[in-house]
Amino acid sequence: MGKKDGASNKGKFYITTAIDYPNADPHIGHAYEKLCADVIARWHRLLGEEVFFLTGTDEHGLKIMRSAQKAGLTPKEFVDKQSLKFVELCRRWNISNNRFIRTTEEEHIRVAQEIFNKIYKKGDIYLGQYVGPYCTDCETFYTEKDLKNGLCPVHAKKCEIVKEESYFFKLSKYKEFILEYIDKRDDSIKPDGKKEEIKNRLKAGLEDLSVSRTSFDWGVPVPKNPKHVQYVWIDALINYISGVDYPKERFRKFWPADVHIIGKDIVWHHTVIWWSILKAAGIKLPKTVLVHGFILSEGGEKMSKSSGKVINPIELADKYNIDAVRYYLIRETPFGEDGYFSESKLIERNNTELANDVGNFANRVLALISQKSQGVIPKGELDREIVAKLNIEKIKKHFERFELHLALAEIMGFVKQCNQYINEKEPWKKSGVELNNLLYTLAECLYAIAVMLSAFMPATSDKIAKALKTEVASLKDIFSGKCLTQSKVESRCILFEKILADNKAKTF
Ligand code: ME8
Repeated sequence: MGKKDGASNKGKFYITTAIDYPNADPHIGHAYEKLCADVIARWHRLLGEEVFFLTGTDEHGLKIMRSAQKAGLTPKEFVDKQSLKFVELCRRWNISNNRFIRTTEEEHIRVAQEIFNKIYKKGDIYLGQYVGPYCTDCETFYTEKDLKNGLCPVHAKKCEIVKEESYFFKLSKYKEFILEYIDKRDDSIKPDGKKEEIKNRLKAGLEDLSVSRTSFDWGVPVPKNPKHVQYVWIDALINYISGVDYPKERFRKFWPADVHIIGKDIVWHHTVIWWSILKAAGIKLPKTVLVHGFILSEGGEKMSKSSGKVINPIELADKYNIDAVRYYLIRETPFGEDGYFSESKLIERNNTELANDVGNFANRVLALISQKSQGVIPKGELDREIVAKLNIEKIKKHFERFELHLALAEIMGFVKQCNQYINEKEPWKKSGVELNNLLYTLAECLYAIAVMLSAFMPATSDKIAKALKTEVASLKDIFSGKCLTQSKVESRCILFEKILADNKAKTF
C-alpha cells in the first residue's frame, strides 16, 4: 500500500459495528455486537495501535417513520429520543467507541449525497421503475425468487408490493468483481463459512438494486431530484466513511476499515452491496467483514424487536456487575456461533471463574504482600516457570483469528495456574530472598492478568491496577518490571460479589 495517499495503515486500527435501528429500545443482540467490537478495539489499543471505534444509529427509512407516527412524534423527535438509549447502552456497558454516529447528522447526509452523486456521474445509477416485494421489517427489496412460500425469508411476513419511480444502482455489473474479491482475500469475510453462503447466492443471479424511494420522505434527499430519498441501506452503509470524516484527514488515516463487525442477517448488505458501492465510487474496500452469531433466549428463539422477545441490556447492567455480563457473553459463546442467554449460567460463571478464581487470586496476592512485606512489593527476581505459562503468542493468534472466547479461556487458564502456584509454593512458610522473589513474581502475575483481562473486563482490570497502585498500560510492558511501584498496595479489593441463586428471581 503506497504512503502517497496516506493509506499506510501500520499501527492504525479502524473497527465499526452495524448502526442500530432505533425504532425500538436496544436489545441484548445490539449490546453483544458492541461488546465484541469493544473487546477487539481494546485489545488493539493494548497492542499499542491507534484505534478508531465507530458505532451509532441508523435513523432513516420507512420503519422509523412508521414507529414515529405510532409514538405520535415527528421522525426527528422520535430518533432524537430513541438514539439516546443506544448512547446510554454504550455508557452502561463500558463500550469504548470513539464516535457515536447518527445518520440524521448534517455531515453524514452531505457525504451520503456526495457518494450517490459520484456513482450517478459515473453512470452506475440510472432512473427507472421499480415493481416488486419489499419487507419493511428488514428494509429490503426482494425478488420473487428470494421469497420463501411468497413471504419475507427473514420475517416470514407478507411483503408490500412497491411500484414507483426509482433510481437503480448497476449492482449486476459487480457480480464477477465480488466473487473474485471474496476468493482473493482470505480474510474478506470471517468466519469462512459465510463466504460460501454469499457466493452461492451471487451465483444464483444478481439484479440491479433500487436505491431510492418516492412514496415517503424520511431519508436523505437525492441531490437534484429531491422527490426521491435514498434507500435507507445506501445511506446507512455510507456511515462507515462519513463516520471517519470522508474525505478528510481522519478518513485518509483510518480507511480502509479493518473490521466491520455485523450479525449474520446482514452479510449480503455488507459485502455485495457495500463493496460494489465502494468500487463504483473508487474507494478502497474494507479488510474484513466479521460475522457474529445471534444471542437467543434459553428456549432457542431469536431475540429481536419484531418478535417481542427481548432482554433489556440496560436492566441487565442495573442488576449485575457489567464485567460479569461481558465475561459471560464472550466466554460462553464461541465467536461466530449463536449463543443462548441464561442467567443461571451467568451467575455460575460469576461465582466460580470470577469470584473464586480471579477475585481470590487478587486478594491472596494483596493479602500476602500486606502481611509479609508491609504492603510494599519487594524487589526480587521473576520466576520464569510461572511466567512461561502465560502464552501471549497463543492469545495474540486467537485474536488474529477472532477467537475471542479462546483468548479469554487461555487467560483464565493462567489465572488458575497462578492460584495453583500459590498453593504449591506456600509463601506463608517462606522468608528472605525466596519470599521476596515469590511476592514479586505474584505481583507481576497479578498485574499481567489485569492487563490481559482489560480488553474483556476493563473496570475489573482498573480495580486490580488501582489496588496495586499502578495503571493498566500496554501489553508489551507486562513482566518488564516497569509497571509496579513502591507505593503501599491495598490489602484487599472486592472484584466480584458472589450472587445467590435467589437473585435470579427477576426474569428478563
Ligand atoms: O440491521 N443477537 O439494524 P438492527 C445478536 N440498521 N445480534 C443481533 C441480534 C441478536 N439476537 N439481533 C440483531 C440493522 N442483531 C441495520 C444495520 S449497518 C450499515 C445497518 C444485530 O438494529 C444485527 O445482526 O436490526 C445487526 O448487526 C445489529 O444487531 C443491528 O441490527
